[in-house]
Amino acid sequence: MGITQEQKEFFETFGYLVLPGLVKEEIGWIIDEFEAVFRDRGTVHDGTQRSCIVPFIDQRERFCKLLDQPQIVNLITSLIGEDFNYLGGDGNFYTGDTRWHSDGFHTIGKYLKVAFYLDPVTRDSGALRVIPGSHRIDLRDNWDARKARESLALWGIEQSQVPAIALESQPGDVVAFNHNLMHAAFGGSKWRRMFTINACAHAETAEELKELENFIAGSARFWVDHAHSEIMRETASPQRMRFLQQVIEHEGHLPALAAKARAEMAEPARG
Ligand SMILES: O=C(O)CCC(=O)C(=O)O
Repeated sequence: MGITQEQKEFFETFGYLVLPGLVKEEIGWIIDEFEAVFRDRGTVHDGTQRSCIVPFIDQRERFCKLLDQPQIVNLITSLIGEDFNYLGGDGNFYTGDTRWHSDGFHTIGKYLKVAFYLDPVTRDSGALRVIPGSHRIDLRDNWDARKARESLALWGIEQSQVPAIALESQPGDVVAFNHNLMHAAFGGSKWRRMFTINACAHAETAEELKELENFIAGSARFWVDHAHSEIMRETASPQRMRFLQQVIEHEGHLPALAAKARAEMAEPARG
């Protein structure tokens, strides 16, 4: 079962969608897998700054199966179409506030983030806040709401006072949003657990392929030679492979960029 036509329209109009309890039945093993990835990596989060692992669900065979879960696949296909591209994602212990930003400025293609918050989060304890409609850069690319990080200078208010909707959530809920949407989080703990799945619509035109290649190039800052892990690819059923194939065919430029990043950066990026 996918989402309703009304939910799709809501997503198109406002740029986000909350799916309460979408993975409620699975949340026990999802949290176990989340913890296991950090443990396997030896990454100990000390609360002083964000800890981030990319790609994330790729790190363990069971976690990869999230990409086979009908409720996840149906959500993504309903929002951006069949044969979407899985683009990886990050697993995080967030620390404190996240300032206003969008994850992209895509005028070509459809880019989606599916986020799983593994601790209860409310408006003032780290729930994702979004500015509804701010993803519509096709309509208004100069709307000042997209400058919300400059709220003090522009409107004389702190970033935490910027008018926004807080997507309060419980473990088992899922939040999906357009990469172009302005978002932030305030008042969260120093151990806020959250991971994401990034996806984009299957590229059909030369311009869409170029945009996809640009997105893949952005993974270099995480020091990865491939957008997906070997585990993700080697354990993929034909159905999952459909979501990996186009990325595999268009990531040939990544190893050289990752090598450059390794030479220039002290550690992989934290976001
Ligand atoms: O939860 C947060 O602190 C921010 C999440 C975010 O910015 C993102 O996933 O792009």
